[in-house]
Amino acid sequence: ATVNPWWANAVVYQIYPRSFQDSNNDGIGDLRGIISRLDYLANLGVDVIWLSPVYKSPQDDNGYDISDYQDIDPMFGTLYDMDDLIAAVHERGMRIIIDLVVNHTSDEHAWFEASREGSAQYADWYWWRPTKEGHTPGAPGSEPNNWGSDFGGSAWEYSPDRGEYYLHSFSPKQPDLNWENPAVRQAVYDMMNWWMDRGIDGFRMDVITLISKPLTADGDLPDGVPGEDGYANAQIVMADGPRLDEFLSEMRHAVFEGREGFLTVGEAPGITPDRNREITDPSNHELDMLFLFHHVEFDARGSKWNPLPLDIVPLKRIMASEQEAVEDSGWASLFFNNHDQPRVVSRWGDTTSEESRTLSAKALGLVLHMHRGTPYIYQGEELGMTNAGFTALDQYRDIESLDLYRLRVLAMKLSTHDQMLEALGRRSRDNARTPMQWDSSAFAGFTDADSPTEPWLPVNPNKEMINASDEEHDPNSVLAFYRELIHLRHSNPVIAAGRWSLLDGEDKRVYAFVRSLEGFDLSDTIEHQQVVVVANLTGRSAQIPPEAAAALGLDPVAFPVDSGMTIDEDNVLISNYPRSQTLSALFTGRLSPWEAFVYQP
Ligand code: TEU
Ligand code: CA
Repeated sequence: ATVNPWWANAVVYQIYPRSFQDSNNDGIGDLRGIISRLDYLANLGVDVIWLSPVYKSPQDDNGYDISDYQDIDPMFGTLYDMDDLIAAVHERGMRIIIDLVVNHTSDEHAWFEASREGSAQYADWYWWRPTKEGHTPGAPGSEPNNWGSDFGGSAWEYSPDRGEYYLHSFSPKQPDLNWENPAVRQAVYDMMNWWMDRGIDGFRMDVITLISKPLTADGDLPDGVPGEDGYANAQIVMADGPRLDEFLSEMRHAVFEGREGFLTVGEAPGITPDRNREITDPSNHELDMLFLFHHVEFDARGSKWNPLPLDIVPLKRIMASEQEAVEDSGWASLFFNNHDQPRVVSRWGDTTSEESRTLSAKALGLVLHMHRGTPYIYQGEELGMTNAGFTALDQYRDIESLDLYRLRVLAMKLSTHDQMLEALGRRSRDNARTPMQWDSSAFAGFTDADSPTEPWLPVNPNKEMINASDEEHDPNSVLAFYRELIHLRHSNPVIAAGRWSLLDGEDKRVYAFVRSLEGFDLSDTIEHQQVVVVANLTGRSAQIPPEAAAALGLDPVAFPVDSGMTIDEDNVLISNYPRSQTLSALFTGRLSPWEAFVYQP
């Protein structure tokens, strides 16, 4: 049973190519490596593969700095390898989308080089502004305004060649494109069409919500409210700018009109749940879905470098606001992990023992996948892979981690060395970027064990315990559980489409909700129209809270349930404990540590 549109039933798998599979033992993952692992993905059951950038790039930000949109970086392979990959994905009945990074290019892109030289044609392709009046060019404090880059410091870089500053929301090697210029937009659409014609099935659009910058009536870029580092965060200042809807619908028209079976998903920092509904409402012809960030940003004070332990009450409240906003139109994406986030099992689960790691990885996966929306799995999440466990600064490679260390510890003294290493251990993007753990060999099967070249980022030593090859053979593995979750979404329209309502929002231990298809015209295809999802997100036992108990059809006051009550094992659709134990939870009202299940009353 499927519902419309096609991606409402789909599960997407994100590949970070640099860390997925190395085919030539140079320590870096590549396209041939991905091709060799496609059967694994087909077996897992995913419908769509999203590739993080493989374009030609100086790799200042691991490929999010592109110097040629119509070529592949030699470290990953060639355009012909890409053609083979596209064909091999399609042969297996899957689709492939690629990252589209068009808020900025590399400073080594020909467009920027021409713009910096002041070529008449390209002069206006980026955001160039003069030195602040009465200030010395290039001196600190002479920048055109107070915007700060996401990787620390000013968002402006002085170019002696041109005698002006250019804007970069991220590193100075990632200058922002000027979307006000129609020639820039046309060049982007032409490039997108070129890729669509080559056979890809759509795009994940990097920070697409930053492309329209706020402008004053005189065309100036206004100062923003400064944060603890003295700068106004560029991402906040630029998010959801005045022409965003216009640009997105223009893009829809220029690239996707007349095409079918594609997927567009925008990375959307700074977008509210209500704006998500507008942008993803099909009648507005913008994007199919967006990644919102509220649910991965609330467990920190001020910045992510001051992380806080998980409190599930605000998590539930935020997820509810994201879900409820798109109840009647628009659509949600579902993710806890990506290449910028720490591993969810380390962040919100429990990795102190193998048992608790497995249980908590499954519980968190179940909670996420049973929401309404399109779930995204980040490579290794399906194995319950953990944070990197780095303890020294020289183990890190990520530009954000290294820049922020310099800024917070050395320049501004906002954190001590120890505090920052602790914060990096919990939040660095490199936590998600260690090589994929395929087996227990020296380099985890990512690179050959006898290769003289080590992987670009150290393999997690827990590859001995956590790896795909062992999990393939273990029916109780996290991998086997993810396969079940995907199958459930594919086979049960209540999970693909049913309405979502939160239960017991204030309960501090249990995350529970109902999915129901009432009001949907699918009753002829299914017998039951409602499922209840219950998850104890703690390592201690917990009581099934009252609203959940009522939804399960249990009498909340009369645990244990009187003998007249029938509870059928077949009605437990999935559980991270043996079905018999989940039945006893239903009889006693007590959930075991990390116990999570879906029950059809
Ligand atoms: O990330 C943009 C983004 O929203 C950042 O805030 C991101 O969360 C950041 O890494 C904070 O830790 C996208 C890409 O996903 C990221 O990998 C790139 O570095 C960035 O854009 C620039 O292209
Ligand atoms: Ca390689």
